[in-house]
Amino acid sequence: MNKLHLLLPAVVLFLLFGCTNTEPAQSSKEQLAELVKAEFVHTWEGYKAHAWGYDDLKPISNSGHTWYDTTLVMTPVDAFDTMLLMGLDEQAEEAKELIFERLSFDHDMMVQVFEINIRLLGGLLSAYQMDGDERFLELAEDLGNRLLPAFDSPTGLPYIQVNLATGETAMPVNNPAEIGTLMLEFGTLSKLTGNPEFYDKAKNATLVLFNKRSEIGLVGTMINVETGEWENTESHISGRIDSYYEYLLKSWMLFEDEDFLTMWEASFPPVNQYLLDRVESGTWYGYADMYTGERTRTNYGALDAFMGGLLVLADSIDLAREIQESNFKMWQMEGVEPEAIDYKTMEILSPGYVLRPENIESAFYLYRETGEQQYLDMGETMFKSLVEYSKTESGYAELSDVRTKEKNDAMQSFFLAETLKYAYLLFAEEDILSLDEYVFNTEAHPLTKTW
Ligand code: DMJ
Repeated sequence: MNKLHLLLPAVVLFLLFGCTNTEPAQSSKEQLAELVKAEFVHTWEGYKAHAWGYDDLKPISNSGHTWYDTTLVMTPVDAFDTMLLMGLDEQAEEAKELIFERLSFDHDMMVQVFEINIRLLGGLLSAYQMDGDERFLELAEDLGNRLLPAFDSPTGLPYIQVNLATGETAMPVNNPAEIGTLMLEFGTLSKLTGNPEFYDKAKNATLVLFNKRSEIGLVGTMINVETGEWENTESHISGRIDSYYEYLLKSWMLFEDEDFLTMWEASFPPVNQYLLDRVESGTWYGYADMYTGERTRTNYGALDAFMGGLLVLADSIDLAREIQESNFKMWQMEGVEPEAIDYKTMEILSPGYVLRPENIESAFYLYRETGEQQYLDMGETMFKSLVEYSKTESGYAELSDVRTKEKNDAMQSFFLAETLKYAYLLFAEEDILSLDEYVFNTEAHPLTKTW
């Protein structure tokens, strides 16, 4: 490991910030963009040194981790387009070589369709669109074909798991997020390969799910793909539902298929009618029963923070501002946001922080929309706390408790795919990526209409 490489970002940070995240956020955008890039390079160096070829880096034990029996080279695929956006050509070449040398989907193992789709299929498709190397598309098509059997249920809704080699499926009790977050990737794959099957199967699943909404227009948390029955009827915008809404709107934006606009327009008003909650501590989205709309919980968390960005795309800017104010309040409770809080009592319900991007992502969208300094400042504060509390010798570590800042030996690939990408794009020049041309999948892989 090159020691100078490790030290440089720390020295620059010290000179710029004088070290703690409680000081006023005042660095220039350009400096901040360079700092984010330096942290990305630091982490990539750690991955190279300790986890080369594995899915993830373990940033405390300095070792590698794979999700399944065999690696799917997740971190390089997830990180590749961030490298291109940051102008890190050398690192992009390294990642590309590793991907083409090691990545194969021909493995007899069960995988989680949603995660493999958003990280790998999404990553390969954006890599193809941005880099142009046909091998990315070949890998994407091979993966898409291996994921397709997931839709072979009596309802057409996908199973949670599929075997990449045999097409065997497992886990029939799925959720709206894992069902409804396939369209951008499967749709793009169809557009790029000319095979409509991917688009049609993912769209059909979205339509079937949409038609299972209650009379008041809400969806629940868990649905059985074999019977079509809801098994958990709590509605919210948190994990297990969140990106279903994101993909309704973004699928309309990317494919201009009116059916998605219709579904979005029917689905989103009920979310604001029944889940949105303005209380003393701020504006939040809570939980409610999907049939009655009655409040069941006043929980909110790091995942829910994506809503600020989605509201910008939905052109609800005032509401986006309100939500982002609450998002940032949640971040400031302990200097890093916890996974979940009760927004009525402002009590922490789940104290971990797994390097999630959503809060910074929403600050990015709001800054692009309004140009206001306050969103840059929020981003700066959040980025500085990450450096202060999560940085390790080889990368960045999750926090098992934001109160104690105790670290956990794990770094999900979305830290490089999303968290640092959105931080970089927040501070970098706008022309690096125009939101008029690109739609991000939920793992921050930019997709564009090249068809
Ligand atoms: C990512 O994999 C995606 O952003 C997903 O939509 C939610 N979970 C993580 C990040 O928090």
